[in-house]
Amino acid sequence: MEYKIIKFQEHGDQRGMLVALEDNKELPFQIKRVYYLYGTKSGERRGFHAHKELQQILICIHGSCKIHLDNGTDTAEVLLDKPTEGLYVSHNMWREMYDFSKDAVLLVLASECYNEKDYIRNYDEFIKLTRKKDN
Ligand code: T46
Repeated sequence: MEYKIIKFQEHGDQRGMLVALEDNKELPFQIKRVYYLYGTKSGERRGFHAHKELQQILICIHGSCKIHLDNGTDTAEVLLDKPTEGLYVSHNMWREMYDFSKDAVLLVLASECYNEKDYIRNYDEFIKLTRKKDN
């Protein structure tokens, strides 16, 4: 499973809506870190890296944005515009985030704490590593 959309259960009533996420129920890993991106300037593209080990779930809890994914062979573009959907992204997947609406808040649930050594920030190095793994 390299990436997939996970649909979350909504708990709604006349007061409004609520989504709850718990380890080992809706999520394929234990959450060690939560962070969120907001105030991304119009036209900015972020990301430009892959992770060696990290798995994440990206949820656009407000507004919208798009995610470009690349596993070294195939690419995909995913629109995130619902607080009831999460995009699971495995390790070894190049990602770029773009087309952020002005009001976008992208919440990220991560399987590991922050570690700069886990990042592959050079695309050629990423391709070399994926090719090595395939052989
Ligand atoms: C990813 C995408 C979706 C921290 O100090 N702690 C953290 O947990 C994170 C995620 C970042 N930072 C610092 C490191 C940089 O100085 O915050 C700054 C911005 O991080 P970065 O340039 O890596 O942000 P993005 O938007 O390019 O990528 C982030 C995540 O880093 C990345 O893992 O998958 O969001």
